[in-house]
Parts: sequence; C-alpha cells; structure tokens
Amino acid sequence: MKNLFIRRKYSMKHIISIVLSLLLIFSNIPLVFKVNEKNVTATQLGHVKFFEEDISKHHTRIASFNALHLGWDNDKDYKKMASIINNFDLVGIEEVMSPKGLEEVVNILNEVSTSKWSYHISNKKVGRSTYKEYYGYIYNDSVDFICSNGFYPDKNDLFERDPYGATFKIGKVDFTYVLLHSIFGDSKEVRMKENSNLDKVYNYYQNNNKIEDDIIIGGDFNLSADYPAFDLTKIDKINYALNPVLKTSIGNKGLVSAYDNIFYSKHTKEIISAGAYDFTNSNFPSIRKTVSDHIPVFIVLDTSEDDDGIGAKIVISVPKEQENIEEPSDIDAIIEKNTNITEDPVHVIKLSNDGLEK
Ligand SMILES: [Ca+2]
Ligand SMILES: [Ca+2]
Ligand SMILES: [Ca+2]
Repeated sequence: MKNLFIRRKYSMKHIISIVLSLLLIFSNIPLVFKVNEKNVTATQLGHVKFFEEDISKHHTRIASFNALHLGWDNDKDYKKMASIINNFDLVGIEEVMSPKGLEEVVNILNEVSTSKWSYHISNKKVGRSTYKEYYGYIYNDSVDFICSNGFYPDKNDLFERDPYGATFKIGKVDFTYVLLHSIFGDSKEVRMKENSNLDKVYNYYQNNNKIEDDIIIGGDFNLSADYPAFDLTKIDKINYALNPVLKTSIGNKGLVSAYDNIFYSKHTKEIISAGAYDFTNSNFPSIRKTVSDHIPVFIVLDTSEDDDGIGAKIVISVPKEQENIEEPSDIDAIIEKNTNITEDPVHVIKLSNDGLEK
C-alpha cells in the first residue's frame, strides 16, 4: 500500500513536469514573461475612452499610432482619423503609404480645430519587398519641429523597416522621437530577433546628437514590451511607458495584442503618465475597416522644464544618401492613377527640411 502511494505520488509529479515542459515547448512563451510593475514608472492611465478638455497648461500628449495603410485608396474615414489625432499635440504615425494620407488628415484638422496643424514625412519609404512604408508625424502649433534625424543606418539589415527619428520641442522640453514599425514575421522568434536590436537604435540617436538626452522610441513592435528581446534596462534605465499587458490592437471581437508601446530612458523624467486611447466604442469590425486595426498609445509629458537644458540648437549628421528622396515606385504610380492625385516628391523633401506644409 505504502509502495503504491509513493509510486502514485512520483508519477503525478512526473506527469505535471511533462505537461509543463510540453506547454513551454509548444506555447512559444518566452521564459521571462511577467509584468514587473516596478519597471513601469509612468502613472498608468490604462484604456482612456474620453479625454478631459482642459489638459494642464504644461502638459502635452504625445502618441504613436499605427494608422493602417494611411494614404492608400482604401475606405479610410479621414474625419474619424482627424478626430482621434485631435486629442494629442504630436502623433508619430506608422503605416503611412503616401504623403496624401497625412495631408488629408491635416487639412481636416485645420478645418475643425482651433490649432494650426502640420505634418512631417520621412524622405523615403522603407521595407524589404515592394511593400514599403513611410513614417510620419502630425503635430499642432504648440509643437516646434526642429529637424529630421534621418533613418537609423541599417547597414546589416537588422530591421525590415529601418527606424526613423525627428527632433521636436514642446514648451521647454526638446526630444528626439524615433518611430519603428517592427517586422510582423511568421514567428515570434523573427520578431524577437529584430526587436532585440532596439538598443542599437537608442544608442545611434543618442550619439547622433550628444546634447539631446531625451530619446523616445514609439511604435508598433509586433511584440509586447516585456519580452526579453527588449533587454534595455541596462542602457540609461530604458523602460516601456505602458504596462505591456495593455491591449492596443483591434480584433473583430475586441482589443487583442499589446504590440504598441513607447520606450524612454532615465533622462526623460518629464514623462508623467501613459495610456492607450480606446476610441472604438466596441465597434471593432467597422473601426478595423475604416480607421485602423490599432489604437493610439500615448505619454503625457510635463513641458515646464527640461533637465538636459541646453535647448534645441541641434548639430546632427544625416547620412548623405538620405538627403535624396527616392523616385516614386510603381506602387505609387498605381495609387496616383487610381486616385488622380499627383505627388510632388521634391516638395516632400522640402517638408522634411523645414517642417512646413504646402
Ligand atoms: Ca533594413
Ligand atoms: Ca531634451
Ligand atoms: Ca530631459
């Protein structure tokens, strides 16, 4: 009887350990996958469904938004896009397919809002296949566009869509805002591999302009920020702003993945809170079709003082080849043909240099 009991106990343990091993092998879950609340220093606002009108004078909202093929000839509800962006002062945008997408949003904002709005677009599209995306920024007149910092020079092709950065000043705070739309990839391993290079991106932009300490990296990383791939805490205590369990992409029945986030370092103490703007009102399928399959993530910045103080006299070195905009590709030509909108690539580079709109 005693023998039987011991044997049973042993076999239960054995079974549990086998089951756990199988779970680890087949579930694709990395070994470290726990939210460490201590890591999140910004006050967590969670899913914000409504913004109070009167944000404090010295507070500003900066967002990152994957705008799902913005500027293609699709069924985009530009009025809705503009009403979403109107809640922020500066929005970094991923999945910009043509300048006219940004232009359309800015035109509507200038009609409906009391602020004056502008945009900046990267001087070329990036991607490994014929499918390529621009990065863009939409901002109002409380924001000074200082300069483009260009693309991360991706000599070893670590990123499918090379990260892009630009420097802004709001109130007394200047900062470089880097955008990245990481690879989607067939497997988590591919995404982890690409995102594990985020330290190089941070170091590049930090060294690119030595008098600017505030490097903020926002984007759609196609991976939640607590994956060990984002091993950034050793450099300047870089951390994610949003709790990595906060869902930011839209499925047909609800919010699904926590792929969007914003990273910042110990130098950017000006960040006081973070959240995601859930504008869906639970209309998930129609929002996916007419707006995006993501919601914006944002940080709130206190702009009353900047501890790197020197101000925005920037000396940056943009690699020579980035000064020339690429000729529109065949895909551009097709879009132009379908929409009867002609793009002037020369004008685009003018935009990237002075940040003024047409
Ligand atoms: Ca690349
Ligand atoms: Ca600064
Ligand atoms: Ca600072």
